[in-house]
Amino acid sequence: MKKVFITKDIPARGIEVLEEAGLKVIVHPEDTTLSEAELIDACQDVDLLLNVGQLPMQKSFLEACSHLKGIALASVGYDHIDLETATALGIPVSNTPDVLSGATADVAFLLMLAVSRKAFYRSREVVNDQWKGFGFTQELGVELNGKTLGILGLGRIGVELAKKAKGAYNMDIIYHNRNRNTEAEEVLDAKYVDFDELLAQSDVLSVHTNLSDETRHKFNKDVFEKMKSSAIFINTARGAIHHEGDLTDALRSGQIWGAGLDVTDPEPMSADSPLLQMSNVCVLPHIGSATIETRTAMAEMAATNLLAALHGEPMPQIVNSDIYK
Ligand code: 8YV
Repeated sequence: MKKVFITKDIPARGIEVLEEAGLKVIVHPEDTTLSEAELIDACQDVDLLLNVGQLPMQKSFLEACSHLKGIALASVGYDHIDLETATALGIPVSNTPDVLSGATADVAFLLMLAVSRKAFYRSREVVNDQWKGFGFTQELGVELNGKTLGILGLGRIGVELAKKAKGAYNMDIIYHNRNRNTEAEEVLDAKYVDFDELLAQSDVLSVHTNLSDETRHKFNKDVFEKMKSSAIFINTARGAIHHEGDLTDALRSGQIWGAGLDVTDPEPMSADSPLLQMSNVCVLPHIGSATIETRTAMAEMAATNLLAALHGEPMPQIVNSDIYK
């Protein structure tokens, strides 16, 4: 009987797909993060791996588990796996694009709105019995109507966010990409700008790029200095894309107005981070795709990809497609 190891619990539908195909499914029993040694040990006697979250899979892991017939990621990001080594070892890797675009864009929109009105901070005041009554000029927020939303990485998630922002607040959309997105320009009247223009013109700047050597700490002191002092920075992509210390300094000095983070580096964020005490900062625990509908669809997609790999067929959402050349 073929076996699959799953690193964290997933919605039942994903397990059903695998069991209905006759596989034995082994799910890591605790909601804890496995060490590399534990993951290697767990994968020794299985044929397939479903990696939930950002559990690192580097060269040492892949070489110790080169027998795996396939690895499915329950994420759209794949910065946590050494794809070059996986390909060299003949291990196909899949991810879960598209199905999570709407849910993740919802969180970017939620953060944009919550930060603009200091909603989470004000709510904490009530919860902690710190709000002592109405004040006409208490912690005033800012409005989004007609403002400019800048998107770094106008891909699937960025487009979904732009649609919501335009529909709800008639925001102007500008973006910077490696490549033009002419369809989005037509549908959303989005305008392509260079990176410095994106920084200078955005009232809200939302990051929707993958984490790479090029984007790691891309948002640093020098970049924040080029943004509007009224700007709100949003990151639902990967925490390492912004430099947390520089972001803290930029907010403290008023270089930018606010920040909304669904991702941090590290995760969880240190409980004593000054960001958590700021009224114009909202931090969420990486909930971008965390809805019943989306996580179920991701689990089913990952399972379907593993079955394809097991049967020697191309994974529908293959990431390292060179493996099939
Ligand atoms: C995942 C994410 O849901 O898709 C990604 O890259 O970061 C999240 O949306 C999370 O990593 C759980 O796998």
